[in-house]
Amino acid sequence: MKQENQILSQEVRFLELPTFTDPRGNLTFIEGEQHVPFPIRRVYYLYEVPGEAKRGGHAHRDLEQVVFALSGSFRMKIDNGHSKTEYWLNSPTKGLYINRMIWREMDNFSQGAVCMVLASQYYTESDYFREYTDFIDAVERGSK
Ligand code: T46
Repeated sequence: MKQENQILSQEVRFLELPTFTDPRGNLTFIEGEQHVPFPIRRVYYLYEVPGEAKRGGHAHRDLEQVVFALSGSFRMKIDNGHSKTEYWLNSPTKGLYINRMIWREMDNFSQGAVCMVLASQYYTESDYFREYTDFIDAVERGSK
């Protein structure tokens, strides 16, 4: 289990962004390939998410992403097919990097939460595993 957790921490980890704070407030910035480990091809955001909603529930064959709570908070449940963990996102300066072949589920969105995602690829439905059993089969075969 310890070894699995070490592998998972390579696949999913928090990235801290540079932030300038002065009496006018805070400024945080992100540069592709500098502060996130890929060129940014796509940005999308989730907002007005009902508190009882569950999002995600899939894995990606090739996509890498960094997920931020720009406002409010939510929970990200992570599963690499061998072990599971969870993270709370609640800071606009700390993004959760999620590598390819990681099952993710999001819930417990606070009122007014805004989730912004930086993605390494354009949207492609064929990149998704939407069935957990297909994901587990691929992990066990070492394929994607
Ligand atoms: C992820 C979590 C954090 C598009 O047309 N373009 C896009 O860039 C995206 C992200 C989605 N869509 C369409 C596909 C679906 O018909 O928007 C609809 C809702 O997408 P989905 O059900 O996949 O949304 P979430 O919130 O469950 O998952 C999304 C991302 O898809 C996923 O990559 O990791 O946010």
